[in-house]
Amino acid sequence: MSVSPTPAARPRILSGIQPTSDTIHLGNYLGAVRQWAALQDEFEPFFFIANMHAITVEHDPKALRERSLRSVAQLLAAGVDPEKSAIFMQSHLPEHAQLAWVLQCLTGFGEARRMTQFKDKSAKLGEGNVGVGLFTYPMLMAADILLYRPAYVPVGEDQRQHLELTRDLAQRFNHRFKKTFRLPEPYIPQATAKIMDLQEPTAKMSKSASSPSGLIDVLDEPRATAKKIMSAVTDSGAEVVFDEEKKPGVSNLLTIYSALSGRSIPELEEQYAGRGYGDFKKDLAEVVVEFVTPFRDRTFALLEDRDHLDQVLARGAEKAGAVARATLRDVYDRVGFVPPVPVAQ
Ligand code: ATP
Ligand code: LTN
Repeated sequence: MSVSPTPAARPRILSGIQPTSDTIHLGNYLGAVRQWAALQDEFEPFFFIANMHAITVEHDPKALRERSLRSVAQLLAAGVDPEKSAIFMQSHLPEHAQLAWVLQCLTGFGEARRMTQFKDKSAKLGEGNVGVGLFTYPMLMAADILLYRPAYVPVGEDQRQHLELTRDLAQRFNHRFKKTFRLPEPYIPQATAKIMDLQEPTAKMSKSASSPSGLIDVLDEPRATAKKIMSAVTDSGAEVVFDEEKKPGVSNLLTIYSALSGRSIPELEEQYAGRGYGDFKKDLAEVVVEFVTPFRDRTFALLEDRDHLDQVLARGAEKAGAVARATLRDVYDRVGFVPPVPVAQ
């Protein structure tokens, strides 16, 4: 007799997104958020808004609050279902900062210095202009993950190094104290692991891109989005062929086209054989507009109902909190912290 697995028997997954922009971009959507929705049935999912990570660089409090809610609305619009997934706000659970402290005490200074995200950002802003929070960012991320003992962490390629540090810290803790953490595996879908900038197709599409014309913001006016596709950088050739080395612009557009239409890259190459870039871009612009238009409408409708968003977060924090508290209790015990007791009556 076959028995369908109970929710608890499904392997757990966890991921987070920073509320550092008014809108997610196509890289965030295809590289991360869309996978989250797709994995919900097969796994036991925990997804959160990394608002504590968002203050590691200078920020505006009002914008952070607004963007945090927008992030929740966008997850829901992307199909992340609060009935299946715990959706929560990082700052609602103090256990994240509490475990981060313990992990910081286990991290070597040189080890933290080698993180490329820290190196890149501090090189860009100047070491005197970055806070210690940016330096300890990866240990907070490790805490986010290890608290939930997930089997997999679905992220884009840029997060691989942080995942490696997370595994190292888990192993170190397990070895030094007692086996407490599960070693999580990154879950990086190869086809959409790195969506590139439309104007600079050798750099990843990013909020901090040098020019906004290379970035498809999902909540932008659909017409503006279509225009960006039409003016995407290609090359001096005329063939719609996937070749990341020689034709990075066209290859990126093919990746986006294939991901949004569900059609394979060879199929698209065949369809556009001998037709040039103009037709190809026009059709892709249509495919992208067909995706962003209802996505925007759903997001803006969800943002009208603040109570619903608050309730989603409250339920998410309840589900996540039970797991996080149990892990932190084990950690505190294993590092030798004396447990608190209530005042005797
Ligand atoms: P950005 O580089 O745009 O500032 P980010 O990596 O700093 O984004 P988040 O917004 O938290 O921060 O990213 C959410 C998720 O989107 C992460 O899993 C990240 O790996 C993924 N992601 C970001 N950019 C891309 C991209 N160009 N292609 C694929 N995945 C991406
Ligand atoms: N650093 C990630 C956001 C993030 C995250 C996490 C992702 C914070 N904590 C835990 C996965 C698991 C980013 O910038 N994309």
